[in-house]
Amino acid sequence: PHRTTKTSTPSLVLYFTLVAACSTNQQDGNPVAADASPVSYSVEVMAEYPHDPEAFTQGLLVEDGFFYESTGLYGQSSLRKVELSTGDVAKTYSLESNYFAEGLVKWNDTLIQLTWKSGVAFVYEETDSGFDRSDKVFQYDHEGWGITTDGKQWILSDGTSTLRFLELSDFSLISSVEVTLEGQALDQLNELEYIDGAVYANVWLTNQIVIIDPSSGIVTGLVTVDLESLLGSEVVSALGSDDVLNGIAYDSDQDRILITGKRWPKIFEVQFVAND
Ligand code: DDQ
Ligand code: CA
Repeated sequence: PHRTTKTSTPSLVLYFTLVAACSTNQQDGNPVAADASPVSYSVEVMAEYPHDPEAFTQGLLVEDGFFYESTGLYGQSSLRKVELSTGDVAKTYSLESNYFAEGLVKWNDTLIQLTWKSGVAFVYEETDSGFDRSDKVFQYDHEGWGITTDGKQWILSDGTSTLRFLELSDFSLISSVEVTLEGQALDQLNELEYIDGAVYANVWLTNQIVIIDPSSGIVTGLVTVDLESLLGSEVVSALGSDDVLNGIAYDSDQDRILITGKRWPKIFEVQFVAND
């Protein structure tokens, strides 16, 4: 009932929904209903690194000791490559002031950057000296918030409860799914990261990251980030109301997760620990 796919029949949809529920939502060995309460997680900080306190983080990914970041706001939007350990900016590309940059994904040496309301995604090649932006763009007819990939398709959020799965080659729609938390549609899905078969999504204006089963849209996990213990109360009280948790990146080589927020002075290497 949640997933809409061009090819699936309703019985297949039901089958996959049940399989997903049984494999991800087990308590005491007994399968529970599809929309049972998600597992709740807390954050354990393993390390912290510098983050530009003026970077309005809208997209984040990590690879080989560097993070790639897309920053938003009109007149301040950029694409950067930053050395994780030092915060040194290795490469940067500033966007024209009529674009508000959003989610970011990397595929081999190609980077794709969404824009909020312009309906275009920019395509860059990383070169020795910087980023080379292609004249070609991908176009879409909805807002652009987050983007990630499972290696087979792009996965996009647009601020609603819908996740879209798009063709890698041309951004055409393959399927979409409605994300639900305890049976209710969950919108404001923002920056995304695909980790081990699940889609992790920041929820805009909250200190929570939801873990979504992409086949059913069901939120199976809920990570609550305690800003005070992460940043300290002084930093937290100096943050503006837009300076929220946003940006999750997975380093598959080192099996580590990074999180940050808009205009946060730090980026954190974390583990998510299930609460009892
Ligand atoms: N979005 O990233 C959630 C899609 C949009 C964030 C918009 C934040 C607005 C900041 C204030 C802008 C003032 C012109
Ligand atoms: Ca990400």
